[in-house]
Amino acid sequence: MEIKILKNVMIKNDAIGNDNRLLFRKHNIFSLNIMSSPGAGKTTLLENSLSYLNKKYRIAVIEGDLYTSRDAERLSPFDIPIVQINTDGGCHLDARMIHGALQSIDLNNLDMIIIENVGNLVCPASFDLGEKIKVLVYSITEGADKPKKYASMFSNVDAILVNKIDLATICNINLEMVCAEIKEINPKAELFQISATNKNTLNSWLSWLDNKKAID
Ligand SMILES: Nc1nc2c(ncn2[C@@H]2O[C@H](COP(=O)(O)OP(=O)(O)OP(=O)(O)O)[C@@H](O)[C@H]2O)c(=O)[nH]1
Ligand SMILES: [Mg+2]
Repeated sequence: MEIKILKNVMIKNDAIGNDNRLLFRKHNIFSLNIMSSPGAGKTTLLENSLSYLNKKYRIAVIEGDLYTSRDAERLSPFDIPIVQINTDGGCHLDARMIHGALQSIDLNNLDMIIIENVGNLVCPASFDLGEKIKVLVYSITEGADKPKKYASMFSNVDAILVNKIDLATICNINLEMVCAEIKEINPKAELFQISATNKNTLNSWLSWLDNKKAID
């Protein structure tokens, strides 16, 4: 009985995800869904990517958090449309929440929508939001064992940003070995080694995003 309920939820989510996808396509909006465990660096990545992206594209951000609008407030200096979704304890964003958020954004004047998902390395991987690109921020401070332990998330994304590499030595992380293991799990994902706090490490990631946007 419970399995049936879960199935229905996923079917409904996928249907609304498809509606979102059609909406993005209709308005020629490139969309990405950024996922990670709590504190891996999603908002920091946005803070330091938006200064570049905001000059090139008309952007809106949808922020997902259980509680508070702290992440939205951090991005407020960019003067772009930001919608904060509070899941009130829910551990992921779903397509219906995104559909609701899209109603409050003027889609006619946008090139890109960036979704920061709720910090969680498990559930967000299962919920199609209708996005074009799925991005995972993986902080090496979480431990080198995490890619294989959380393989469903690592295998289901288009790009993986290995973050906080400035802390690799202090955390006793062999970056080469970690990246090789991630490649084993997901050979197709584009892999970037970054420090989200350091803009100079973000160039390859931003160029990749430019290319994806150009061919969308
Ligand atoms: N040393 C270092 N710290 C970083 C880096 N990226 C992020 N941080 C720090 O990590 C902490 C969490 O970063 P956030 O950007 O808030 O992480 P988040 O993924 O948005 O967190 P949630 O939205 O709560 O899931 C902050 O104190 C950041 O300054 C990095 O590359 N190096
Ligand atoms: Mg955040």
